[in-house]
Amino acid sequence: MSAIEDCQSVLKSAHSLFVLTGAGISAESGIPTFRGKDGLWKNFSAYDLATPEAFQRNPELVWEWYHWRQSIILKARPNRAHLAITELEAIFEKFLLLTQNVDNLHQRAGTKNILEIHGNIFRARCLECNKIINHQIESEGEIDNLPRCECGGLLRPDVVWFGEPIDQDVWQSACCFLEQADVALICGTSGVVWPVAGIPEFARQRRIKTIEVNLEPTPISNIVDISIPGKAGEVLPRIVEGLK
Ligand code: BJW
Ligand code: ZN
Repeated sequence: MSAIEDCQSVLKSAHSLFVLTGAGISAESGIPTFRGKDGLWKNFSAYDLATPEAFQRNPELVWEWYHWRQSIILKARPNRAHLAITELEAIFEKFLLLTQNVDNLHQRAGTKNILEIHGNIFRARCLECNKIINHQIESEGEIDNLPRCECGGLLRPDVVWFGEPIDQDVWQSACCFLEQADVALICGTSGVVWPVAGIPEFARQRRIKTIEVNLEPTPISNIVDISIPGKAGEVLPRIVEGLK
């Protein structure tokens, strides 16, 4: 039996599906991943751009980087992997997608039950009053004025940077769902960023069937029941096709 057939057989007897995605799921939409040879961290330093200290030191630089990434995302469209996940949501009685991505592409592909663990690039949060607002660029390029809240406070991207705690409500809801899931499908993540990196082991200990789809082997590959090498935009539609 091929790994895809194995995976279909596991999914056919499942009622509750937990899906975890990372940057690799959006790679085929033209959005750069973080690690790997063409990843963002090759040309940009996480320390200079994705920490609270970086924002304190140079908010203009951080905002420019996030606006540049917004401009790439706004030109992109959901790909076949995002659409296949939306189809999975329609097939399973119980379904939850936990995404590390901040790009809204799952929402644009029509998936409904989504938790965002690292925030959303199209939201900003006020450092003074904590208000969260939608925030989308009108044009690219250098910024004249830093984005500000109506209270006058400085706005920051509503994403989770290194060294910052993740939202405990989101984390608890995800773990609660995962605990009672039959299968955990993990796609396009390098599995190195905590606490999300602990999810495969959390699932394995609870005897939840685990499936990984990734272009390359990751630290997760040795933990999961089934590891399928390949592009998410090719593998996921094939899996879904066999479930219809
Ligand atoms: C394809 C493909 C295709 C490509 N098809 N596949 C324990 C041990 C060690 C360290 C820590 C620890 N606990 C906490 C830490 C520190 C830190 C951490 O994990 N560091 C490690 C890197 C060492 N974690 C944190 O700081 C977290 N906070 C925390 O734990 O707080 C604790 C705390 C409690 C109380 C008070 C204070 C603190 C927060 C982590 C936040 C991560 N933020 C970022 C930026 C988000 C905003 C933004 O987008 O700008 O999140 S970093 C970046 O990495 C982003 C991603 O969501 C995240 C994960 O990356 P992802 O999605 O896996 O992407 P890649 O690029 O790594 O991988 C892509 C994969 O796709 C690859 O495998 C490819 O092969 C594959 N692929 N094309 C299929 N077509
Ligand atoms: Zn405010």
